[in-house]
Amino acid sequence: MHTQVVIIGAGPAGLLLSHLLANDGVDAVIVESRSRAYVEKRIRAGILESSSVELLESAGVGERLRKEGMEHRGIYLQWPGHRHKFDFVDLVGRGVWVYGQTEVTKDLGAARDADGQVTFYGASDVALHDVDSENPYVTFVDESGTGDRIDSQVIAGCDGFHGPSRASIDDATVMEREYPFAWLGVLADVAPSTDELIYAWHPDGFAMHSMRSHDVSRFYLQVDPGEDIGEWSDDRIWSELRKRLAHDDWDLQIGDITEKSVLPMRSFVCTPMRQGRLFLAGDSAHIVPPTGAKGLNLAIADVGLLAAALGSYLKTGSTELIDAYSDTALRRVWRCTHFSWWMTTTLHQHGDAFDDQLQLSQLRLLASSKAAAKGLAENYAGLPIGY
Ligand code: RFL
Ligand code: PHB
Repeated sequence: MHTQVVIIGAGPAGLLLSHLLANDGVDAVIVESRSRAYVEKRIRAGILESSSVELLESAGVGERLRKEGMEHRGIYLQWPGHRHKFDFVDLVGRGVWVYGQTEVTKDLGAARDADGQVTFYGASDVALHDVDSENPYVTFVDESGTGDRIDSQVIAGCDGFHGPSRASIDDATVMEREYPFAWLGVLADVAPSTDELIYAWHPDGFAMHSMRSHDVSRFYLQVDPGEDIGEWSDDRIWSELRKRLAHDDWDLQIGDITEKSVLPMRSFVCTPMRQGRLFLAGDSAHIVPPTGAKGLNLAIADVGLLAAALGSYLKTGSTELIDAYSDTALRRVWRCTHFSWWMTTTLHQHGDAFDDQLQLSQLRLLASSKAAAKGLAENYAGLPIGY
C-alpha cells in the first residue's frame, strides 16, 4: 500500500492531523494498536484552550463542541480559609472550554469516516523503517493477523508516550522529571457542585473538582505513586474530597462513582521532534503533569503546525516549514512544561514546612496581585497559536 503520510496512533493528535491533511488534499493512513471502541472510551483530558477550540472549529469539527461543551471564564484556587475566583476573560480576554477528550476523539473519528481515509485499528508489531530516506515505510500485523507494509513520503509519530516512534530519533535528548506523588482520578454521576473548576491546596494533599457535563463530575486527589486503588472505597474517596475541598458552608454533592484509577505524573521532553522524514507530535514527544491541563492542548498545537508544514512540503516541495517544525513546536512545549511544573509544585503537598510556606505565599500573591493573576490567566487560558 502507498500513501503520502503514515500516521502512527489514532489519539487526538493522529486523528486531527489526518483530518487537517484530508482538508488540504493530502492522503494519510492511520495505524493504531488499540480498537476504535477503546480509543474513544479512554478517559483523559477535559479542558480545551480557546486556541484549540478555534483550530478544531476551523477544521470543521467544532459544531458539537460549541453546542455541548461548557465555556468557562476561569478557575478557583483554594487553600484553607480561602477560595479565590480568577476570571480569565476579565484578566486576559479569553477563557477555556470543558469538553472531554472522549468527545473530541469521537468527533475526529466521525470526521475521518467522512473523509473516507483508511485506518487500521488493532494493529500489532508496528515498526518504522528508513526514516532517513525519501521513502520511509511502516510494517505491522493487522487485526486479521496479516502482515502489511505501507510506503509513504512522511511518517507522523502520534503514538503517545509508549509508542515506537520516538525510538527512531537517533540523537534524541530526553529531559524529564518525576514527581513524588500521583493522582487518584474519579468520575461520578453527579452534577458539579461548582460553576468553575476548583484547584485546592490542602495540608493532606491536593484535591481538584472538575466536570465533564451538567450531570457528570470529575475529581482528583493527590496520593502516593504506588497507591493501591483497592484501598480507596467510594466512602473513603468522598470523605477525603469533602475534607480537602471544604470551604465555609459550601457543600460537595456526591453520587455514583463510575470509574477510578491512579495516574502517574511526570514531565518529559524529547528533542528534536524530528528525524529525517519522521515527525513526532503530542505525547510521543512530550508529557506534562495534568495539573495545568496542557497535554491535549499541546498535542493540538503541534498538529496545527505539523499539518501546515507537511501540506507545504508535499504540495510544493518546500522544506522551510518542516525544517522549522521541531524548534517552533518546542518553544510552546517548554512554556507549557514550565507552567505545568509550576502549577504542580505550587499545589501539591511535599511534606516540608518550608515548601508549605512558599506555596501559600505564592497563592496569596496570585489572589492579591493583578499582575500575578494575569500571568496565571495568560498561561492557563493558553498562548495564541504560533507562540
Ligand atoms: P494519546 O492520546 O496517548 O494517543 C496515542 C495513540 O497511539 C496509540 N499507540 C500506538 N499505535 C500504533 N502502534 C503502537 N505501537 C502504538 N502505541 C500507542 C495509542 O493506543 C493511542 O491511541 O496521545 P496524543 O494523541 O498525543 O494525545 C495526547 C493527550 O491524550 C494527552 O496529552 C492528554 O490526555 C493529557 N491530559 C490532559 N490534557 C489537557 O490538555 N487537559 C487536561 O485537562 C488533561 N487532563 C490528561 C488529563 C491526561 C491524563 N492521563 C491519564 C494521562 C488528565 C489525565 C488523567
Ligand atoms: C479534567 O477534567 O480531567 C482535568 C481538568 C483540569 C486539569 C486536569 C484534568 O488541570
